[in-house]
Amino acid sequence: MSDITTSKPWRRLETLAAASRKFRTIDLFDADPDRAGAFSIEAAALYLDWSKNKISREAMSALVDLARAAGLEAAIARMVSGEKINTTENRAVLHVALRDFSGRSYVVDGVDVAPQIAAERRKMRDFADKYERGGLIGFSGAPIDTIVNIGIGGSDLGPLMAVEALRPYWLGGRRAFFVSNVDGQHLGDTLEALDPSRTLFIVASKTFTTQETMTNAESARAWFLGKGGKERDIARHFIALSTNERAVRAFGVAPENMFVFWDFVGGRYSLWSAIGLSIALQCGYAVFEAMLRGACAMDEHFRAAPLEANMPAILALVGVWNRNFMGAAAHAVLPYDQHLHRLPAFLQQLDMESNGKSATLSGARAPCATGPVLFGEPGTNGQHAFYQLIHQGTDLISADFIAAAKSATPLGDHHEKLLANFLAQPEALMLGKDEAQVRAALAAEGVSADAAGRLAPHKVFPGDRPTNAILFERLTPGALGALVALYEHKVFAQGAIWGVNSFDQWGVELGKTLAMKILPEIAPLGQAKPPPEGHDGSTRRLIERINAWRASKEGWL
Ligand code: G6Q
Repeated sequence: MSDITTSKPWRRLETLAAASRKFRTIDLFDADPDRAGAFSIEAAALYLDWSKNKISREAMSALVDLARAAGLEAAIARMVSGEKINTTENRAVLHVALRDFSGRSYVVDGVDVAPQIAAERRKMRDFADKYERGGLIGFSGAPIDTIVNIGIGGSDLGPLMAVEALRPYWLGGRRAFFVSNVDGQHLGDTLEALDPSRTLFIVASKTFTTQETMTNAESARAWFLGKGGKERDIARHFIALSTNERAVRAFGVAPENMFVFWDFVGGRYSLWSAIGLSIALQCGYAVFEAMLRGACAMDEHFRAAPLEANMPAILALVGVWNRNFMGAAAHAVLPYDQHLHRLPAFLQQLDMESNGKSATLSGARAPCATGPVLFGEPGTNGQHAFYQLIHQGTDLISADFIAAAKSATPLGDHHEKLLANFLAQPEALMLGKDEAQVRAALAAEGVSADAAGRLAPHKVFPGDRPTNAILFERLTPGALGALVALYEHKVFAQGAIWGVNSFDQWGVELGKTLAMKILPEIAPLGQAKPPPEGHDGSTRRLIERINAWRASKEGWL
């Protein structure tokens, strides 16, 4: 693809962005009584309102032209056709196939993979049904009722986020834990609460070589064997989710206890595959499938809807406008839903690992800013923490506000209060409060003109801070699936516009390699180590300091 910044729509957007300095977002509402209707859309049971962004109708249509100029429609077709669009890894990208129940074929290397996907889903269903019935029996003869998913990154964040989001659907008497960090405290703290005879360890790793996961899996096995489990019991207490059968076997998991997925499923897009088994176990298979079907509804919309009425494409274009034309460096995801408390962490990986790139597909340097910094916390917590910067900081931050109209656990007027905040913050961010309003408010409180003059600059809100609202009736499995698919496709569409490969992650490699080199240089506790060689001066000195402290066996309390 040629440099998108030299395209006609990009130039037009620059002109429109410059012109937008002369008006305020609220002026767009005053001039266009139907703006809220025109800048909102419903699909797959989700409702998106993007009218509080400083985007005119002309800019919106130029953005759609930009998507067309970047070949977004063709890119969508290439992805769903099984083409190897992940060119740096020579892989197809077919997470949509994992949640397609229509009977469509998905051909990779001349083979229709749809039957394999359906077969693996059946295997997951049978296993989850057995777990739900209490049919998985541990070594003491009691049913297994606790699962521990051991995985990291894409093999952790998706299932963890979904299990938390679907808390109202948890099966009674079942518990799910997630261990990811190589910090032994994560595994150690988790194991404290567990009965080995009732615990199933799920080792989730696409490659089955990831340092953190293999270390945690080995330690979990040692713990299990040290707590009464025998070697022969491993088979019923350890299962694997992976693409690497040989490594799974070598670890000691029998092939019948392995759930597979494939190279065309990227790690951060894998919660729909066997990697989602923990969701099916904790909530029941029907809930897992309902989540897949919700995602599928969004996929069908994304494939079929014209770009001007295509929710993921619109969300992507609004993001491009804010990032490339309004100068937003960061994007906040703010779910007003406690059960979505891990959604920002999940989206952080999805977005930043996918589009945090400086090279385009052709290898040239990206001619424009690509993925923003993404962060977030559930509302209303964030309001008492970092919203200050979003309201009054020197950087422009765009934000998505997400909420359900109804709570799964209605309690007094909690949800009404939550929703009032969900609505108030975007309104405040858009409208702001100018100096005249601040002075008038202070005067009404009886503050002298002098004092008001000193205070006013601190109390002014610039406004025009762009936000999207994403609404649904209730956080059902289907709504969750649609929401996650919405973001997946948004990220893909943005990657297509910026011309980057959203499906590789070479940027995670260098640190991993260096860590392997440093590992033998860390002194075992209570032992001395000679000073390390090589490294930069800072790293060398840090290793020496760590090793000096580790040489002493003194207790740490
Ligand atoms: C995701 C990344 C990465 C990956 C983890 C775990 O897209 O590839 O987060 O999921 O590194 O990898 P394994 O599943 O192979 O252990």
